[in-house]
Amino acid sequence: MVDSRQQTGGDPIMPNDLRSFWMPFTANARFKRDPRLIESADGVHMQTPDGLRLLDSTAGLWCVMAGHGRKEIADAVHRQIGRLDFAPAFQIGHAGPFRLAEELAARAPGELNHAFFTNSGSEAVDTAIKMAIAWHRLRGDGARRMIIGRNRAYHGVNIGGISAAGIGANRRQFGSLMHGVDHLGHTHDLQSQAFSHGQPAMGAEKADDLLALVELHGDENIAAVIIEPVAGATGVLVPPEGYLERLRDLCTEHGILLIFDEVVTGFGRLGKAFAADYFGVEPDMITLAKGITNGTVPMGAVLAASSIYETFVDSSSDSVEFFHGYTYSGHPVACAAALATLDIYKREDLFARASTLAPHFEQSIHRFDRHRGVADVRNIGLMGAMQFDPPVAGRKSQAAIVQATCYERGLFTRAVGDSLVFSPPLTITQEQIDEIFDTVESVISET
Ligand code: PXG
Repeated sequence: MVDSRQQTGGDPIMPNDLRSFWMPFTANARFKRDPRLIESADGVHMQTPDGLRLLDSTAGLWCVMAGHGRKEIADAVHRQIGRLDFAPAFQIGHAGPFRLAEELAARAPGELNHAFFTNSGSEAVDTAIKMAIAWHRLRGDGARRMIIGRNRAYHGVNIGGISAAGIGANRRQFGSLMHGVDHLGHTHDLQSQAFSHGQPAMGAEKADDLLALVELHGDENIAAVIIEPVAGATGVLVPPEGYLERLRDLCTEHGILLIFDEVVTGFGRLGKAFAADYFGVEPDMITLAKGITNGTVPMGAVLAASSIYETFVDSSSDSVEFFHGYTYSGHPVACAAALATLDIYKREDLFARASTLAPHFEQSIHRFDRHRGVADVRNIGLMGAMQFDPPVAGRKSQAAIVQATCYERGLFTRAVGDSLVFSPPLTITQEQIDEIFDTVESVISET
């Protein structure tokens, strides 16, 4: 059991008893037999209670783009709680979300000029799905209710998100939840794409899966397609060249809204504010979370095109136009954290920094191309994955074994199925990128 310790301020910072916290997405019993705890974090490092310093190659869970422990954000949060800790956003306003929405709109591509705030990526996804369905209905197209997702997509864990996503394990326990969903095939293909640097050359035709679904369901019944421009949580699946462009064209042709879930790709992961900028493809909505506050305060958002917002607002001059919102939509403290975060991104030019570092990151991760036991290496911007050969039946995945040994050697990585995933803070240095892959190399050569 972990020792109880005292911070200088007297707050207990380490627990005595691990039983009461029901941990999310965790094998609770196993974890509690052999717990791993983080005590503090600073820059690109995290520290355990027994003093192990870990290089964080995951930016938390894709969150801390500007690195851990940013004083500017802490100060902004502190000031905000002192001035206005909470105020409702239903039928009354405060400055935070107006200012933040304006800042986001200024950074967002094209017509994505309006922000609806949530508290997480999952809520942003379910909000976007509701927005899409309600938008069609307001335009007299009420049959358009179907949502098309994609296999191997992660869209959070709320009912819309798990239904539109393509991860069986996240759905099976609950049976069928949201009806009227179908899925495109995912774009990853080991045969034609293995070891691609950046976008694979082959595979744009996979966008035509949408045509088959239009044929099957009728476009008059389809509200929206939701995809991650680059799938993150299922192992960094990079879209083939031309795929997103083709999907955009097909959606436009068939009157279907296109939603980009940019919860992991937003805020500089690819070296631009959004993946939509990077790929030059403009969706009708973007969902955001994580990097919006550098992971400090829970917050998510949906950016919606003006044509969507205006349809809602023009639908009534007097009553509520969209029957949706959370107590904490546009929470003043989250807004203060987000504004301070955006300020850091701008001041330190972190998106450009990511772009500058990306070639070195690409070169470094691809040193494992065709290593024995490595089936694929994928990368784009500052995200990448190494996929190992599948394990012999009944054995642990190689990714999990490598991850565990890396941890002991001071490197925090993330194993997803057969893949090790890397998404460092954008503040990482070239030398620290080398350190990540040197550690991985030494571990692989021994296992
Ligand atoms: N959409 C995408 C694309 C995500 O990656 C969510 C929605 C949900 O966000 P919230 O804030 O509700 O968790 C996510 C979350 C991983 C990992 O292992 C990824 C996420 C969450 C937990 C683990 O890569 N992404």
